[in-house]
Amino acid sequence: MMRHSVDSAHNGAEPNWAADHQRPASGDAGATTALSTLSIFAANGHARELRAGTGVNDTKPILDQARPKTPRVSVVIPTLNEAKNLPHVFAKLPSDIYEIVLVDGNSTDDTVEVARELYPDVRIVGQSGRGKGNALKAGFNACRGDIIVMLDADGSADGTEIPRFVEALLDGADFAKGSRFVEGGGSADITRLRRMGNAFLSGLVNLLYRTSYSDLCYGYNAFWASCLPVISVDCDGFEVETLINIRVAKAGLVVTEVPSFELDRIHGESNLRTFRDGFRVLKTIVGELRREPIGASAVSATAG
Ligand SMILES: Nc1nc2c(ncn2[C@@H]2O[C@H](COP(=O)(O)OP(=O)(O)O)[C@@H](O)[C@H]2O)c(=O)[nH]1
Ligand SMILES: [Mg+2]
Repeated sequence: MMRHSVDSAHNGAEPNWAADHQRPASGDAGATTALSTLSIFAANGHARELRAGTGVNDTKPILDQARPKTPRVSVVIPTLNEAKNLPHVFAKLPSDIYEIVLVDGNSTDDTVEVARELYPDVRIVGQSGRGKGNALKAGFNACRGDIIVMLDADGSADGTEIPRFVEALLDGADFAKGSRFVEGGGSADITRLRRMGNAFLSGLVNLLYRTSYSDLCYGYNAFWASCLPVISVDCDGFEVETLINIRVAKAGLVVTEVPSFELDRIHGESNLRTFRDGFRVLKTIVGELRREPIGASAVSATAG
């Protein structure tokens, strides 16, 4: 039985993302047309392409059984000593999200208290081990929404971009993958070394898994909760985004890259260690080659 079956029963009070978040075109690129097109070659070798902005999909999303037009959006925020950053992060979240699930890694500052003060309905979840992957696993399991957004708590992820991700999913994507390296995206946070490492690792994944990702190691993504059996996080650290990106590609899900601008971490320092975590990413890339893909059929069989 799938935990996160899609529930189309909504009352009128719930958010209508499609209507409420249609942004006026800025320049010549409105929120929808700014979505880039990404082809993912499924395990069977056929290209799955979503033409965002045209409303025309060449292939139907595989998991689109009864997806609600007014989805409940869960935002999962992993935190490790982010008390000073949370006010900035929460201030940018849309007011009509369904829930915030904050996964705290035993912060020694008052992260949890600050979160409760800022947003009394916040759901605080603990994690069984250590690391961002371990935290996201716990957060995903706790989500009750139709769509799950993963968002960092250091001020680098701009919550006002959430509607873009939701629109990509409503337009037919299974997985909306943030990218700093497509037109309309960027980063004020990434170092030169990390940019080079990310480019190398992205290229390696594209080669081995026949994907066309422009940004492998980026923490801002969104997906239909019904994709969770495919994603099935079982890693602990910063390799988690790589693991997810590979698994959705291997399952042949429709992935749309969404341009995103990564802001600078506001307070504190990154927990990522470039070489240690780069090596973990590399190990994940190789390790996933041997893993049987969990296909969409497994998801269909358990959904609903
Ligand atoms: N719960 C939890 N969150 C973590 C852990 N490590 C990092 N995070 C959070 O994951 C997000 C990204 O981490 P960050 O240190 O900014 O790494 P970077 O963005 O890759 O440089 C931030 O919101 C962190 O607070 C952890 O072990 N547990
Ligand atoms: Mg960060």
